Amino acid sequence: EDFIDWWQHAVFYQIYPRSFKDSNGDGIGDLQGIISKLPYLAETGITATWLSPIFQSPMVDFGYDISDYKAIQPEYGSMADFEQLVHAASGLGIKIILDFVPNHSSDQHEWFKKSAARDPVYENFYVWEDGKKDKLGVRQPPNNWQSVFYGSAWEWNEQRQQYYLHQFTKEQPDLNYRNPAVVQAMDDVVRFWLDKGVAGFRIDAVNHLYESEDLADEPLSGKTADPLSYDYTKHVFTKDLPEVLTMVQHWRQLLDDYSAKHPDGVTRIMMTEAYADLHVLMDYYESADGVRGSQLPFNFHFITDVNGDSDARDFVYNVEKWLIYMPRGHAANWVMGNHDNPRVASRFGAASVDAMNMLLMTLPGVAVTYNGEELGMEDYREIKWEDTVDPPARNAGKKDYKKVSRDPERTPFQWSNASNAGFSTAAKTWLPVNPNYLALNLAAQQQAAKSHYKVYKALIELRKLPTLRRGRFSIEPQSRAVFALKRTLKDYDTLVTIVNVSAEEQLINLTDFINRPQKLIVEVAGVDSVYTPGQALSSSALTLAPHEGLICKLI
Ligand code: TEU
Ligand code: CA
Repeated sequence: EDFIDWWQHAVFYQIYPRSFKDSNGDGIGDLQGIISKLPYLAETGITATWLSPIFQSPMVDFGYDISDYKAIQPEYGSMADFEQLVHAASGLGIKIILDFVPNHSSDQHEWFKKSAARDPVYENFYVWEDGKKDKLGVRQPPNNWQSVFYGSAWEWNEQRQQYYLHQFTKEQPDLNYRNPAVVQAMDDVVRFWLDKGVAGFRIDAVNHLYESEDLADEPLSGKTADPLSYDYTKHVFTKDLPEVLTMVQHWRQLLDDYSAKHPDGVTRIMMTEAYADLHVLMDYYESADGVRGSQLPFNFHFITDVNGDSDARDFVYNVEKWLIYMPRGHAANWVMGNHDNPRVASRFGAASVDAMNMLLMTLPGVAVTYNGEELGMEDYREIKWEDTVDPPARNAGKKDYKKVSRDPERTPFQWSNASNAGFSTAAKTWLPVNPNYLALNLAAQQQAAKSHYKVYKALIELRKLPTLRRGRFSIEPQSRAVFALKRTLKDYDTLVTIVNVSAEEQLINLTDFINRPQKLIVEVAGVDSVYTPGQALSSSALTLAPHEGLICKLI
């Protein structure tokens, strides 16, 4: 019997709304655009999607700076549009997860304006501190804390005559979670959207929620000589404080209580975004004393710990370490990309797109796909300084912006070879469309006999097999170049995924790994593969092309 809850084996598809589909020709993606593409998601086999922020925002950080947590950004649509989205998605069996951004609001939020004015209700909603005077009597920030996006994490506020903390841009003041009124206000936001019918939240930058109260200087890292760079210091007083775990557990309780009371019986879930040590993430799943937190603490190891230079052992090690440390009774998750990091084609090389999707989709647990990865969309690295809008890139300046810009992975979705890749009818889109859209687009991949999209769709279909839903799992390097993973389930076919991460052709013998000499029947092959589904191969002498991935069943 299959005891898997809706989220435990889902593919979560991340939509970056600004770049997904523009319905009204202003060059900016919107909710009606998403609604118009729901049939595409359903046809692809997607059952859950998480949306980057759609709330009212001055858009300094493209929605991660929220000025009203309970309102829809007008350029994205109205509350009625949102309700229509949830309804239409639900009709197609798709759950909607929203981005919850608790660490900071916009400086245009009423709360911040009132806090700056020392309105007694909001006075302690943010992290305010007096400055220090240096030897010359010049005002200086309270300590050396750095913003993730460059420069001091402290900004002087004239009105209040104090500094406020901002771990991201200065337009994103950090909320003060040591104030119970803030916790309450945010619980209220969570309930508001739950009442609108969302299935849960992706919680943004959660490990930044608390900072130590004694304001000690961060120790220097020795990594860079630039004192304004985030890498200049370690972040022991501003990240991963033990209080974070308590808040994660608090939100889990809120979601569990809500789910328990709701007649539909659907589990509301959270997925937490933290680039943190393995131990920290495992505690989010469940603390040592057995308190449950995040169902899906994002596993970013395929983004942060492997790349195009990694060998087979690096992949195996990264997969194993998550599964070894994960407490029993939880679902693993694997994030292959997001709007903050270069795309798969740019991290691993365009030739690896199918192999990485095969890996993602045959591992046990939840797969997370960033929109466009089903086509193998590529970063657009040639965005000019004049067209650059990402705040850390603007902060880095004209000489260095390309090193940190997140714009390349956020360009509009490439639907077709129509103008603006079918994303928008506007004369100018908010970010330029990657000119490779003429060849690389969904319509072309739907028409082609073989394409990344067709491979991706086949993988989602394959995931319905009981073996992939709940089969046992093992993974081993076959050499430095090739690793293989195996899924087995009593009374069902065994499935094997084999990946050549090297740039050379490899000949391998899989008989040890699968226990006896057996025939392999190809289930899914990549776009450039010489193999075709249904073809029988010998397990003792298997040739893999450079960067080839292959999924076979054993008979
Ligand atoms: O990203 C969080 C983020 O940038 C940090 O976790 C950072 O990577 C890390 O601390 C560096 O060590 C989220 C969003 O995904 C991103 O788009 C936003 O810009 C950011 O939060 C601010 O809301
Ligand atoms: Ca629009």
